[in-house]
Amino acid sequence: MKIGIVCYPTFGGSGVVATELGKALAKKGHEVHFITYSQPTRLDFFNENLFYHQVDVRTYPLFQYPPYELVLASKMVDVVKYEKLDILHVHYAIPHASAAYMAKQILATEGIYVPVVTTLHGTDITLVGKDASFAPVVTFSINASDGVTAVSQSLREETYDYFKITKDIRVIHNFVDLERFKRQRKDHFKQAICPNNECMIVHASNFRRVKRVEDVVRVFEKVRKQIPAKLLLVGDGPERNNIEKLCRKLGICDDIRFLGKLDAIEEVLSVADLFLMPSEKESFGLAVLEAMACEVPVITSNAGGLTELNIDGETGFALPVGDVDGMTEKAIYILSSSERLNAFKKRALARAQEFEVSKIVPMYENMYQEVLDKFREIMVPES
Ligand code: GMT
Repeated sequence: MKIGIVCYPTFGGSGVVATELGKALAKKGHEVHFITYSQPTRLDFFNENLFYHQVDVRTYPLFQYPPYELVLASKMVDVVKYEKLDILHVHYAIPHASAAYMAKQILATEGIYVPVVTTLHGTDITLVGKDASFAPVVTFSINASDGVTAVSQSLREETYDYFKITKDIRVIHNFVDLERFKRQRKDHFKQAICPNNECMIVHASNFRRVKRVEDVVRVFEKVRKQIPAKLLLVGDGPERNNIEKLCRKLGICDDIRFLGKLDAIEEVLSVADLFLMPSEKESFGLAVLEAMACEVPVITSNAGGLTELNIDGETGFALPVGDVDGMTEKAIYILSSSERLNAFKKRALARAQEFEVSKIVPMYENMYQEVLDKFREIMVPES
């Protein structure tokens, strides 16, 4: 198949899933064309089936806001036409699904028919999408898609609850490449950060408010009173300054390291004992899955789709949003016995194996095929 993938090319989960999906499809022999405003962060790999098309937004004095969506739609028209794409897969409803709708209409006027699959990732529904200024466009572009997927059952339900959706939404969970995300021997790194064999606790996110990184710091502060520990914070974002201020106020800066937007996060996860993700909203939690793949037990909130991944009491614990005391208690429970910690590690890995890339990618391929078959039936009725 010739597949066009449109996504946010950044470190965010939706861009990572879209890029890893494209890479996996290319390895399976599909021709994959990425259409984004910059090179996707994880598109760091050469394959003869992978192509990249940059959406180049120029601004003019007239535009207070450059119309990215229109440039994107024009680019999609161009790529579909000249690369003869079979299907467009857009990740994140706004503005990708609506731009794809426009591209599809333009192409139809030229007798070119291309179906659109939209994948909902989370904040496009749970935060941004619900904003009244976007809601009609989100509803319309989901309903106008030829196939719709959501990354968790929870996100599927929330989409139906909030918007008037007439389309079937199929759940296809996030996935992980176990070749890359596996526990590696990184003793020197562990020794450097934890010279006295302290426990290593990790959090990774884009430091948006929705991630509740403050809760991570508060849990850590309480845990370290009972168990010697260090905290590694991976990522960056708008809450970074507030988090730093909190660390200073609590007087625990010496035990916390901010690692920034680290590419090789699997190296950090390889020496971690516990991963914290106390999010307010989390449609799936790709970072949690990547931690589990590296044999790291997880303590998460029970928001969104996190409990579809993290099995309470088995792979870690899932507690109500904001329950800092509960999370602390469970962290100490896991970390205070090495036998128990190892049992949690094993179960975390076993659970992550259920989301292996080779198990999930065929679900997207099946979806594409079904959408194409149905679309061709409608577009070319048998005589
Ligand atoms: O987590 C983020 O803030 C980034 C966000 C995004 O839109 O890129 O991630 C969302 O999509 C990921 C991939 O499907 C999911 O694993 C994340 O749970 C989801 N984030 C939220 O729902 C907050």
